[in-house]
Amino acid sequence: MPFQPVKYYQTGTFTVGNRLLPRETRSVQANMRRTNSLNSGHRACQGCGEALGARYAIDAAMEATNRQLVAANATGCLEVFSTPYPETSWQIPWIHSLFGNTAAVATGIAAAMKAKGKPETRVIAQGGDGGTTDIGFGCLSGMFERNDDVLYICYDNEAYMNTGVQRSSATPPAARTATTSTGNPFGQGKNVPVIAMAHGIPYVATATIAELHDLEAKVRRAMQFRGARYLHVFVSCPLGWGHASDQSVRIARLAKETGIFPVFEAEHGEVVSVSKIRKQLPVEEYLRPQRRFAHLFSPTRNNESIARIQETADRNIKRYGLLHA
Ligand SMILES: Cc1ncc(C[n+]2csc(CCOP(=O)(O)OP(=O)(O)O)c2C)c(N)n1
Ligand code: SF4
Repeated sequence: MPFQPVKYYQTGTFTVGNRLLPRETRSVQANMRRTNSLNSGHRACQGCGEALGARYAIDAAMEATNRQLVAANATGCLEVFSTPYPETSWQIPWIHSLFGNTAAVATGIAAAMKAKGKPETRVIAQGGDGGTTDIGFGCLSGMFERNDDVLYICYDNEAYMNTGVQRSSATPPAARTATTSTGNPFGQGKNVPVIAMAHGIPYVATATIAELHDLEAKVRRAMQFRGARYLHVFVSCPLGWGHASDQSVRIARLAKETGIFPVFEAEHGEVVSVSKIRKQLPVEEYLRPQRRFAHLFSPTRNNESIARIQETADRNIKRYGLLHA
């Protein structure tokens, strides 16, 4: 083998599992004793952002709770690709719930743990955006309003992917889905992180699969609180969005760098920190690589729609103070 000089990798990357960083700032994934909560063998598509986000979030939660964790899972891609009966990729106590009642099931588990005198066992509810922002929304709001001791994680891939890419109330304007063939209308949809903040719950945060350290830190922070907590994770979906499977992380980064998806933390209804953007990129860079937005560029460029999406990104930048001074 020819001589190779020693290579020094950037410590901020995952190239060497962050083993060059001080122990306390390394990713949970750099620890050989990590739980592998969502283990290999599941059937997610190549490049699935939801699988990546769930793996990091739940491993971080397992570490933060000293492995005293139960997860309830709404049906959706995450459940279907991980638990084709009688198999499972989960290596944690994990329970199936219906599409719409994950928050209620998790609340019940938390109440049961309290009644059994095991308050150290913590509870997570998780699901896709359809299960969260649409059908499960009533149960979720109830969980927030009662301040039940549950961390709810929404993996937002902006449509009902498991059943063939139908629109949800988290689908962005202009995006094509199986039920919005000419593009999702402007002026519709829900902003659930903001709605969660309006409930005044202890902790609300957003994250993306482009910044996995940040995602892990937010899970750890969430576990420092008791009561209702909400984490909204932007997870790219190569199949539903129509981008190459090796572009999932890049697309998520572009969502943040354009201002399309603001990354922040809020405590008791007030924003306490935001992830700043060094240089705002035009939304076109985020839209172009995704087939769901291809009609905005071909056969003719839809300047009006692109400008409206840019306005939304600019509004986010202003509202959350996302740009470095
Ligand atoms: C009451 C009910 N209606 C419809 C379904 C069918 N169903 C299962 S998963 C799913 C879509 C899930 O979408 P989402 O929550 O966004 O998760 P994703 O698959 O995108 O991760 C639907 C419609 C169901 N299981 N139960
Ligand atoms: S359809 Fe999307 S969310 Fe579902 S497994 Fe494939 S990439 Fe993941």
